[in-house]
Amino acid sequence: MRTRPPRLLAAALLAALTAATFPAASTAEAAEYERVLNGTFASGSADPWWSSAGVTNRVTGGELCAAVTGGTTNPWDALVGQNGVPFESDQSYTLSFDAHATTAQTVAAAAGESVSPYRGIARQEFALTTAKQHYTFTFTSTLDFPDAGNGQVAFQLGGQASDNTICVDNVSLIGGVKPPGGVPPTPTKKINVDQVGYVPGLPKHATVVSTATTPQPWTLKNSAGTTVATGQTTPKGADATSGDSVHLIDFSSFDTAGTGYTLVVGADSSFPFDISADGIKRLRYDSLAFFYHQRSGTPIDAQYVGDQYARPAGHVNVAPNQGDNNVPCRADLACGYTLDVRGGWYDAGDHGKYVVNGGIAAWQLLNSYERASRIGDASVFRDGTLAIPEKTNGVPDLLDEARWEVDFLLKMQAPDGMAHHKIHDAAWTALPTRPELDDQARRLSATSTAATLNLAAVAAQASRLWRGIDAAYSAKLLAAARKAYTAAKANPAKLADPNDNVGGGAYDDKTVSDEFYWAAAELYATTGDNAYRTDVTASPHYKAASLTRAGFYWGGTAPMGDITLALAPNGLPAADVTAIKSAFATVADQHLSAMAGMGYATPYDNSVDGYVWGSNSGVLNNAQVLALAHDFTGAAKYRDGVFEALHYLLGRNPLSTSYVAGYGDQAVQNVHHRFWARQNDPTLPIAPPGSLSGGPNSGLQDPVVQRLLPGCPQQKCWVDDIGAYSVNEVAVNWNSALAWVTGWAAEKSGKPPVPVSDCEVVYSAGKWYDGLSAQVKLTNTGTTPWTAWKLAFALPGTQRVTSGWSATWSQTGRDVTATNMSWNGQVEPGKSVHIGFNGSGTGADPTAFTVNGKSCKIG
Ligand code: 9MR
Ligand code: 9MR
Repeated sequence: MRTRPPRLLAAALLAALTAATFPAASTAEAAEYERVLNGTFASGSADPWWSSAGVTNRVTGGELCAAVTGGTTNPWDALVGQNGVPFESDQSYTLSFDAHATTAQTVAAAAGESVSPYRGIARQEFALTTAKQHYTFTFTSTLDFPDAGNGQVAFQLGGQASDNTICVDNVSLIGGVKPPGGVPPTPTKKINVDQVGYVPGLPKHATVVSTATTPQPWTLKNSAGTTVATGQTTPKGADATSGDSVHLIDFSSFDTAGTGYTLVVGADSSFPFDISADGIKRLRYDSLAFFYHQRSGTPIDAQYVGDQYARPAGHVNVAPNQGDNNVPCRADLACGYTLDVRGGWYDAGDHGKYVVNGGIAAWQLLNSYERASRIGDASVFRDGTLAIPEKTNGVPDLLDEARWEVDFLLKMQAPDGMAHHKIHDAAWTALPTRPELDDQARRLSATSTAATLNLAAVAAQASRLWRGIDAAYSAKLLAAARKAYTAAKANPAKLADPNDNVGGGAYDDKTVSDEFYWAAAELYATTGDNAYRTDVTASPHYKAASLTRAGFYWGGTAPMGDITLALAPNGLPAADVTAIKSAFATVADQHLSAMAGMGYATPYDNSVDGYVWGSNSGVLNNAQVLALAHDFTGAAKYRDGVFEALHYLLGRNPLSTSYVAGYGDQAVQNVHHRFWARQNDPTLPIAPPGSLSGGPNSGLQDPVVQRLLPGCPQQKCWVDDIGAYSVNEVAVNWNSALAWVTGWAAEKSGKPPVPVSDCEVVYSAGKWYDGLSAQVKLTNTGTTPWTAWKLAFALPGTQRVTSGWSATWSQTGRDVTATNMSWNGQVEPGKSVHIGFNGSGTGADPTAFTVNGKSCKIG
């Protein structure tokens, strides 16, 4: 924390004295630090004012009116208060407010401690009348809670026989000398780097905080402290988004792999970092592990996550849980049925499950798989790649994890085909609350058009991917998708209630034409039906018309339809598909040119709304746009833009912070989560490695950041505090973006060193709707002849070998072997054999081959 300048101390003491003598003139010299939040109730919300049992807070006519139930004994038996109010010992404070009561009553205003032993600072009684009056009360603090800690102000409204209503407004507490926030409490470095690593062969940039106007010398040191490279910074000047004056370092030309490098400028050095692809390759899987942790309705088993993250199943009707086996609709809906909505992922730090957000998260994981299987390498997601219970079921683990959510989405479909918008607690629970200890009633909100189209889109996409894996499931998904789409067309404007935000988030969305486009695109890509094609091509969103630097998110889904139409083969005119692909390059170019002007380059457009809630997911979704631009064009600049985005998230930012838990020397820990809540309970864990914090939010939408960070530069509006839910929550749709981008980046980070191999395989298959004919060329690339050989590989889909030639073929499950015939067992170095087979079924080509137990290069 910054130490207080002496001049301010003098001014504050003077102000305290003046306040005592001439109350009306006290405003002239004092540092007028307002210590309560939302004292005017201007937004219509009472937050963060709370009330005790028997008191109901309501904001009406711009004031807070508390309906107090009579029959209490003591004044403090009925309370309205605010916590986290900073008090400094020996400092003067003036509490003032307007108040009136339906029936005249004496109430008290009190300052003190919000937790045991509940020490008091000051208390004063006021006789309220039916007429609004202004009251003030000045006191000196005897306690010290300099930051948003355990200080509290409360109105004591009890001790009355009868019910009464007491209204307050313009509540203000002025005092103290310590500036509220101003300097973010996150310790920062002058030299900001990706604390995880820079991939060999790719550009390497860092940012230096400096007001110098001339280039400064930098050195790169290895882990032994030896200088391995030197250069000059490029001055860039003031950067408004970060509030820093910056220089840039480009050390791309140094490319020796290693760990523990640091950059040094003058007396300052960076956090250590690697030149290596290992970090990004681990993060590809840790970002996916997040989803198993978030599973509802199943025990989280120590054998997959370790002891500290293991927990019993949440929300399976084991007391004190009340759900989710038979969840009714909210009382005001009277839907007349209950649903079994066990399973799915918890959305975030809360225990809600929301179709629109769970849907886009599942879609993004599935899209990562679909993209890899068409233009990348889907074998990295094969069975056994994740630590999950399904890791030996023969199905790629990424699909297993996504299915946990897709199955839940199907359960949210009402009998009429519409999908319920969400299911969550009737009231917000405290932090921490372990999932299995949540005692709130669970309720279904109304069905909505947005949720229904989300279900249609994801179920159609999933149907396509499971076609060769589980045909019955694929058919069930497609039926649900068609039914949902039909229901949405019959109810095209059933919007979610924006005020339905008690116990769960609203996730309301006023525009659903984008969801219509996305759902039609998925259904068309899966079925080829003309009716869906017509809806796609007639949509105002067609051909990436809505793809901009704003990207996509849970409320803006049209670009997800574009991505599918660009990736999955379909019957649209080739020119239209080309137009979609080039829109990705156009928007990617806009990102790159904006990034060239930034101190901390990141694909994020803050020109309209600043940095918003979940900004880190915006960075990543835009990185996905850059990645696809690279896929569609091959241009290296787009790939480099993706890595720049990752560098920003992993520490090259003005808070010198890695927003991914477990990655980097200064990484987020205290995310807003009801189980990963060590900040509130030392027996609970911190966020597991690979969890992404929401990131800077210049809207400052929670009390912790409102107190700590007023006036923050946009990229610094963040703090690693469990209470700061508008900047530091985790969420499934944010981690799905991290998984997509790190999966892509890992793929672009070079192959792992190829084990010594003396074989190369070229596999090519002609396919038709239910069969294939495959040619395989085996080459001895070693230096010694083969006298016998056995080729082994796995067929990913439903393919079965029906007959083969030039080898003895056999198949067990997906595993196929081909053994030499007597006449072709001898293969000299540099020579090849040609073999092949005919088969039934469908699926992707095999991606890994061994000969005589050694893996082969793929030719
Ligand atoms: O914990 C809640 C978090 O998951 C939500 O994202 C956030 C906004 O909807 O709300 C949090 O809950 C807070 C509520 O909004 C206001 N009262 C305090 C709650 C817990 O911090
Ligand atoms: O991600 C959501 C963000 O776009 C909204 O601005 C914010 C407030 O409505 O809500 C976010 O979603 C939260 C949801 O409402 C409740 N679960 C936690 C989500 C992440 O904070």
